[in-house]
Amino acid sequence: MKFAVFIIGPAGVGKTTLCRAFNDYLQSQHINSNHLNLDPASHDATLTHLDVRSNWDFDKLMQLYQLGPNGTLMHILSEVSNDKWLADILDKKLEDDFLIVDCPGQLEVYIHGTVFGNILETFTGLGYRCCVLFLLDSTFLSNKRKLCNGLTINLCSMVALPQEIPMVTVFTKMDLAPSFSCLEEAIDSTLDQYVGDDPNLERKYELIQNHGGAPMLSFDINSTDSLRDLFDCCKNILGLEETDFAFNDEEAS
Ligand SMILES: Nc1nc2c(ncn2[C@@H]2O[C@H](COP(=O)(O)OP(=O)(O)OP(=O)(O)O)[C@@H](O)[C@H]2O)c(=O)[nH]1
Ligand SMILES: [Mg+2]
Repeated sequence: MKFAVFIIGPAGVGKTTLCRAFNDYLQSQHINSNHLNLDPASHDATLTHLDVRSNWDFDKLMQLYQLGPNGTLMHILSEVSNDKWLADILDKKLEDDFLIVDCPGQLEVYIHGTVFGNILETFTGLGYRCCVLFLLDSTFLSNKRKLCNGLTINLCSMVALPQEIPMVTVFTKMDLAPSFSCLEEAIDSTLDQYVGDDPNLERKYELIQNHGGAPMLSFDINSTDSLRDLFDCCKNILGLEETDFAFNDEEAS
């Protein structure tokens, strides 16, 4: 069985940083894992064969299509979802148990259209069990309006995902947040803030409460416990046992 963990969420919340840290953590546990970049507009200097940029040159294609950056991104991802490149690299990476998939920060990818769902279907069609981590960073805990907005886009993304794909909301950059005993306390404290007479905001929050949301987790990049909790959470939502994947060495530490 192969597993793919898709890391999605708004721009700059720490998707790429978390992908790297999580991939390094899995490898330190002797678990076969790899990092796949699905963000064609990434400016990250490292380019590997598991990188959409090896086949799609964002700047050249923006010129060619005569589109803006967001239109170009959607166009490229639509091509990726229909191209054999993805199936080819997934086939070639069969020795890896885990793929950590770094996704773009433009929310239209997840909320509009079927592009992201089609990409997920390519993975599931090739036998991957998939889950999605939707990242919000700790600045979304800084005030009630921002938290409600974050949870609303989170809910929209969850609704747009194929229903069989589980999703968890992860609050990143917790090293920058004031210390709370747990995430629930931080969320309650933010939601308790008085923001004046704003019926629109109250309605939004009611909508989120009434429709439920994804389970939530906090993540601190500096904490190995946080990485272990993230892995435990993925194992749980993917319904996998230790025996479902092969350690690539002797006993993991
Ligand atoms: N303090 C702190 N900074 C972080 C953390 N994670 C990421 N950052 C910083 O936040 C910035 C954005 O991080 P990225 O990992 O590039 O975020 P991203 O979500 O991949 O960004 P896009 O791909 O542009 O949407 C960088 O300057 C990171 O160094 C964290 O856990 N703590
Ligand atoms: Mg990134």
